[in-house]
Amino acid sequence: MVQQVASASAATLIGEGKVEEVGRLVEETSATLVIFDEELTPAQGANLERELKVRVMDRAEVILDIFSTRARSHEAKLQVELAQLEYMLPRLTRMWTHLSRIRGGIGLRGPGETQLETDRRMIRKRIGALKGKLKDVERHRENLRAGRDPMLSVALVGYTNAGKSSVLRALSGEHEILVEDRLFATLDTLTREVDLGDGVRARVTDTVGFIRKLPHHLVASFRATLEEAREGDVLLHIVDASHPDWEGQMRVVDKVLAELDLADRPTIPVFNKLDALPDPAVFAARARELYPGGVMATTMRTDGLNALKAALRSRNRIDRPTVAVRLPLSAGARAASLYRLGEVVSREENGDGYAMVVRLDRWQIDRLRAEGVDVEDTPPARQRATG
Ligand SMILES: Nc1nc2c(ncn2[C@@H]2O[C@H](COP(=O)(O)OP(=O)(O)OP(=O)(O)O)[C@@H](O)[C@H]2O)c(=O)[nH]1
Ligand SMILES: [Mg+2]
Repeated sequence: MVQQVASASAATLIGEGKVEEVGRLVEETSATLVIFDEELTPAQGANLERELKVRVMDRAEVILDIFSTRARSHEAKLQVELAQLEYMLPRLTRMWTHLSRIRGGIGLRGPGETQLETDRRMIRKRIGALKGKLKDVERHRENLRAGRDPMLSVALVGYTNAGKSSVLRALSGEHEILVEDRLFATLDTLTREVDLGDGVRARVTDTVGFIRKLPHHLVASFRATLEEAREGDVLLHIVDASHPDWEGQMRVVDKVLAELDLADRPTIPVFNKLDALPDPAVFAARARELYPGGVMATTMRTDGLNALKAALRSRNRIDRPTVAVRLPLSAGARAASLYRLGEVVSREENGDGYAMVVRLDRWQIDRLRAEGVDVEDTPPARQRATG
């Protein structure tokens, strides 16, 4: 059932008449559960259950339930439990009523006040403990990140089921990466180093997908996981091009990215599942008009990600300026090492030493400068000529 309301009722979300209508439908169909595609306040949930006399779930609770069945790793389990407890705490009276119904015999009265207070205290304590554990996980992640070699880092973001894990699987060639036709198949962050061709490597991170009206408890408890996406130099926004509402899904993802302070991060829209479209060319023309930097992709063909790899390689080039390096003759080993670190564009030797033009990662340029090497930016015109 759908109702357009100018302003939601504080007591029941939908209007009084509509509640009665739902009540009649519940009776006619002997339904045992009513689900709202919105988040209900604790009071709204309690009122609706009293009036409808059946269990009422809201969108947040359904999503939390799905998350809890998907959680595999220790971290994901902690995050889901935290979100569930935070959700439960203000709704405890109602939850207790369900429990006593399931157990039977106790009737509809629910537990006494003292029991409720004890439970609230226990839940608050558990919430505190979970937050502490998640802080530890976060610190551990930070340490791991600090120890990694610097290289182009790419984070996959997008609506759930868009094909993020499939893209990582195709790029890395790892077939064990879990891909499933269901919502929130991935809850854990997974990072792989992949080969983009032409000797360019990148670190690619897959993580939990987004969804419309994502419960805020979940966003909050998945911060540590999403922190990993924050590390990306580039975000790949994976879009399911075969979904009728792909544009709406893109807006949802953009909104969540803004909430995570990632709106300004360089982002490449990747229109995936092109194979599933009746006319990929028509779609591509339309999508490129709206998103000039957009890349077309399919993970169903081995060459389906070539355009994406090329886009990432050229992104890597932008991030790797060419510089002029001058070295004394005594620094032959250093000169040789530049062939390993970057692309040597030219090299001249004269009486004083070596004059080289090299394309290098910014962090390598910084490191050379820190070590006292004479590194000069080359003028843009020359960069284009040599690039
Ligand atoms: N036709 C088609 N299906 C695809 C393509 N890429 C992925 N899929 C399917 O889309 C479904 C979801 O793929 P996943 O890679 O698990 O999607 P995800 O974005 O990681 O999803 P979550 O982890 O649940 O957020 C799976 O059934 C894939 O087989 C594609 O290029 N074409
Ligand atoms: Mg996934």
